[in-house]
Amino acid sequence: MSGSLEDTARTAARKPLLQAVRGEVAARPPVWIMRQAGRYLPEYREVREKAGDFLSLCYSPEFAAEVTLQPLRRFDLDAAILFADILLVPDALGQHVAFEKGEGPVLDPVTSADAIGRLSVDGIDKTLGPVYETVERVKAALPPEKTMIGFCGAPWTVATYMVAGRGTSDQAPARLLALSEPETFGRLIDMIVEASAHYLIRQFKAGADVVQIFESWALNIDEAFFARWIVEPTRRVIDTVRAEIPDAPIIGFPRGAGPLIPGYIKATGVNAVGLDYAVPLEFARREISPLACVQGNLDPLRVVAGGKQMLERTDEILSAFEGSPHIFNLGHGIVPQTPIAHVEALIEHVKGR
Ligand code: 1CP
Repeated sequence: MSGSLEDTARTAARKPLLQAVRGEVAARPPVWIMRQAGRYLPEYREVREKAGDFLSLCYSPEFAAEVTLQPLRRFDLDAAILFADILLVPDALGQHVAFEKGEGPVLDPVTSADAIGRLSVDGIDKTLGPVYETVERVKAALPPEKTMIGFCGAPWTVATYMVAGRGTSDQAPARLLALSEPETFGRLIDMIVEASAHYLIRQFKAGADVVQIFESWALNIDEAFFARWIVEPTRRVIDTVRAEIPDAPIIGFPRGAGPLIPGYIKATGVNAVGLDYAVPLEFARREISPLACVQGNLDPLRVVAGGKQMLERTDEILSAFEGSPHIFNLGHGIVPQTPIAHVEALIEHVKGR
């Protein structure tokens, strides 16, 4: 037993990003980029073409491992993030999910107790098995100093897509169901909690060093709603994962939560928190940084525009968190029109400062 603990400690010692999640301060913060594998890379577009549709890419361990590793060949990144999607969980639960060209995800909306009753957590591994194999392949190919990040969508965010059947700007369909039929909606959330916890445990067992829980829609809601449908389900996912994998390192990304972030950290037990680009640095330094490692938070459009404004804002972010645990990242996913040269300049700047 003690041997394996020492092994874990040795592995951790060689991975700067994992160390930061665990609360250590590095001279230069480790870096990764949300959506770092994706359409801004020509080599991604090539594999995507070969794989056919988006879901086939996600469920092909060979292709998914390849695109996971692509950004690390180009840039000096400290982590690989599993190539998959938060909507694989609804697919595994039995909801029909498709990604239509230029349209984003389309799902058969789940809005009634009957429709929820037709979904099932049993057997999700039949669908998700290839994803665990992707994690294994990436882990085997990664140099020891690189961190392997697994992920899932947070229950509320996944539910917003399951109920609406698509992406929405205000999440109104899920918000209305939660407010008018909380018991029915709660059954859906319970199912996503159970599936997501299991999914994360399997990713850790396959080799993930850290996982991130994407709460992309922690906005448009009041604080009581936030406590019930964001904090509680996330806490249950994390408690279930840690019952199996004590001290599992977890990053939460409650996009848009602003002043509710300190409470979110305390109540869920995340080790690190991703900040969206609207979170003011002074607030983050004072109220968030003492509670958890912060991962912040450059506006992705600053990388599209590039040049002086990108580097100046990057310096402001680096200075704000100097002396405390920090992972440098964007405040949301990198966008397809981002010039690769700007990404290179950004990472060189963070690394070489
Ligand atoms: O055709 C394509 O290539 C589709 C584009 C794409 C990609 C590259 C989608 C469709 N998903 C992904 C991969 C993906 N998605 C990853 C792994 C790649 C990486 O990070 O390098 C991850 C972590 C996600 C997570 C994800 N999917 C989130 C949370 C993060 C966020 O951006 O807020 C969400 C909300 C989704 C749903 C989704 N998948 C794809 C799209 C276009 C969307 C958004 C739908 C919408 O609300 O409009």
